[in-house]
Amino acid sequence: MAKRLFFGLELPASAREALAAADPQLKNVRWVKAEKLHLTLSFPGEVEPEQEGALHEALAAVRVPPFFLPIRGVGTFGGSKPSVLWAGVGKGHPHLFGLHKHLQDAVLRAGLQPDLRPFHPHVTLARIRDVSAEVLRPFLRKHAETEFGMWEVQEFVLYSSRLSSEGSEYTVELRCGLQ
Ligand code: 2AM
Repeated sequence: MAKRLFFGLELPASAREALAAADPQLKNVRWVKAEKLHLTLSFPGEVEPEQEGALHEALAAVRVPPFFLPIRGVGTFGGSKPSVLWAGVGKGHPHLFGLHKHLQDAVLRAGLQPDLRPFHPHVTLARIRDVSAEVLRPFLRKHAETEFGMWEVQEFVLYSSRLSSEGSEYTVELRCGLQ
């Protein structure tokens, strides 16, 4: 059976707790549960079992050394009609962009189609519906420079995502150490 796959970084518990605690508890701002917070690196999407094997093999060529990454600042996607509230990674470490590129290449080598939109590294904090940018402004100001955590990224994770009545459920399929 096909799986919905994506590559991501698992955040350290301390950063997840800090991000969960920042919830301003605004109406129609649905905060992501602490255990589900992650940073998506590449999204191949629906993958058949035989392609999943090819994807695992293609990962052998992913060579990026460990690097330190902050979780810092917040922002929104969606302009005047925000749909997603996110935490950023400061300027973003060059190795983070390197890892994204290596994973996109691995997805292509496995014969799959990666999401080709520009990479805006972020941790989705909340999904938003019918909330004006103005209502979010105090939160955005308060946390413009907040550092929620800093850690050494030593691995990336292949997750599968399954929709359930509780929303998306993520399962770790594979952990790959950086080298
Ligand atoms: P998001 O955090 O910005 O919502 C699992 O669904 C992860 O894959 C989520 O982190 C989500 O990003 C990302 N994702 C879902 N659909 C996607 C798509 N079509 N292209 C790229 N990333 C996607």
